[in-house]
Amino acid sequence: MSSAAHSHILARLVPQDALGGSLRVTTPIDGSLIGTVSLNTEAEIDQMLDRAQAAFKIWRDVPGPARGELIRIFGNRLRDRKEDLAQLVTLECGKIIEEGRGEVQEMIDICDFAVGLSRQLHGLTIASERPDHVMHENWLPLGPVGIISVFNFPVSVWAWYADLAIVCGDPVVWKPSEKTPLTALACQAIFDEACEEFGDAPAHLSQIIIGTAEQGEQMVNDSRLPLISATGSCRMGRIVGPKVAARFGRTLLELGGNNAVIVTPSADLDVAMPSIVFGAVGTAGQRCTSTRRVFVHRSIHDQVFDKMKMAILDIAKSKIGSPLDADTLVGPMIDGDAWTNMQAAIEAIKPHAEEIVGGERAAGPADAFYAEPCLVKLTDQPEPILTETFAPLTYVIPYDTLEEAMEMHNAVPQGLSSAIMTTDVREAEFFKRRSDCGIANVNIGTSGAEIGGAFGGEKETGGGRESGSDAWRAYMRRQTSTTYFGTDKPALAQGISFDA
Ligand code: UN1
Repeated sequence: MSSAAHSHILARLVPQDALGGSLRVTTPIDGSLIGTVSLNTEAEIDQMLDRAQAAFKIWRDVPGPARGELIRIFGNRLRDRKEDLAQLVTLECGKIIEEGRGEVQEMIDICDFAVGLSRQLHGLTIASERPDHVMHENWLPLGPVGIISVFNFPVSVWAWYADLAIVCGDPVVWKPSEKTPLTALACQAIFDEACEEFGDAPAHLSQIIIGTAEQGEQMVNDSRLPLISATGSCRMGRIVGPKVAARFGRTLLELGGNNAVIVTPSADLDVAMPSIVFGAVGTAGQRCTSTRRVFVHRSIHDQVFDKMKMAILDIAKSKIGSPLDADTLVGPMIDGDAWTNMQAAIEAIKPHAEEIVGGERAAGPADAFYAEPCLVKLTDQPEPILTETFAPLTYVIPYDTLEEAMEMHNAVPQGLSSAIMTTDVREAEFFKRRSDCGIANVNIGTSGAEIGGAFGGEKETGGGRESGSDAWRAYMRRQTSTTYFGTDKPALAQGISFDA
C-alpha cells in the first residue's frame, strides 16, 4: 500500500480532530510514521469517568434487547467497513491482511453473539424452603467497565469486552495499546455512527483513553470503574490485580500463555502439521495463544521436527514480508523490543539446544523487524522455556509416556491454551482431564479460538473468561431476591420462631 493509500484509509476511518499530538504512531511494516495522537491528561480521564457514570445511569434502564439493537447496528457498520478496518489493523500492528480480516470478522461474530445474548440475560427461580415465598436470582448492570488491551489483537479483543458490556448495560472506557491507538479511534468512530443511527444511546457510552501504563494505572485505581478487563503480560496482571482488589473492584485478566501441543504416536500428521505450523508462526508468534512448545513422542520426534523445519525454511525462503502482500505468511514483529526479546530467548536456550533452525533477521526495511521463525530442538524442558517470549520461537521436546508429557506440559506458570494431536480417544480424554489450561483442543492447534466458547486461562494467565459461553456474567452483578406473597406472617428461614 502506498502512503497515499494509508492516508485515504485513515481519513475514511479516523476523524481528523482525533489526530495530532505528541505520541507518534508508526507502522511495523517499514517503521514510518502513520499518525500522531495526544495522551489524555489526568483531568481529562477524571472527566471521562464522570461521563461514563452519567451514561451508566441512563443505559442501565434501557431494556436488554434494545441495548442489543445498538450492537446489531454496530455489527452491520463493521460489515460495511470490514476491508478498510482490516487494512488499518494490518498497517498498525503488522499482522497479515488475511488475519486482519479475520480479526474484524471476530468483532462481527461477537456482535452477533451479543445481540442474541441481549435477550438471554437470565437469572434463576429457586425453590424456597418457606411457604408462599419465592427466590429469584437477578442479573443487573454492573457499571462502567475499564478495558485495557494490547497491540496484537488491537480491535477484536476490545469488541469481546465492549459488546458484552454494552448489552449487559455497562458503558465502556477503553485504553488501547499505545502502539495501536489509530485502530481504536477508528472503532470509536464506527461505534459513534452506530449510536447515531440507533438514536437513543446516552452520550459517552464508549470512550477512548489514549495513554501508556500511567493512564492505565489511573483507571486501575479508580472505583468509578467497578470492573477492569485487562489483556496483557503476567507482569502487568501482577500489578493490576492487587490494585483493583485493594479497592474491592473486579478484574477480568487475560494474561500470558505458554501453550503447548502434544503429538502422540497415533496422530495423523497430515491433520496435525498445518495447525502446529500456524500456531507457531501465525501472527509472527505474537498471539497469547501461539504455540510455544511441541511435545512429540520419541518414536516420531525427528520426523515431526523435520516436517516443521521444512515448513519453516520454506516460509523463510519466500513467505516473510509485507503483511499487505497476499502471499505473505509472516509479517513484521511489532517493534525492535520484540526482536531483542526474541534474540535474548534464543541466546538463553542455545546451551540446551540440539539444533536451532531460523531465528535470523529477515530482509526488510531498516526500521522494521522481520524475523525468520525459529525452531529449537531440545531433549527436555529447561528453565528458559518457562517464560513466554512473544515471538515466532517454538521448542520441540521429546517424551516417552503421555503422563510424562502432561507433567512437562503443566510445569509452566501459565495456563491458557493446549492441544493434543491423536486419533486415540483414550489419549484425547486423558489429555482433557489433565491439561491445566482454560483451552484444551483435540486435533486442532492452540490458537484461533472461536468466540462461542469462554476464552481465558488458569494460573498466571489470570483466571478470567471472556467472549462466549456465560462470560457475560462478569459484566453484571448478581442479586438474590426473596419475595413473600402470602397473607400471614412471613416465616423465618431455618425454621426459627421469633414471637415478638
Ligand atoms: C490474544 O492473542 O490475546 O484464539 C487473543 C485466538 C484469538 C484470540 C487471541 N481468537 O488465537
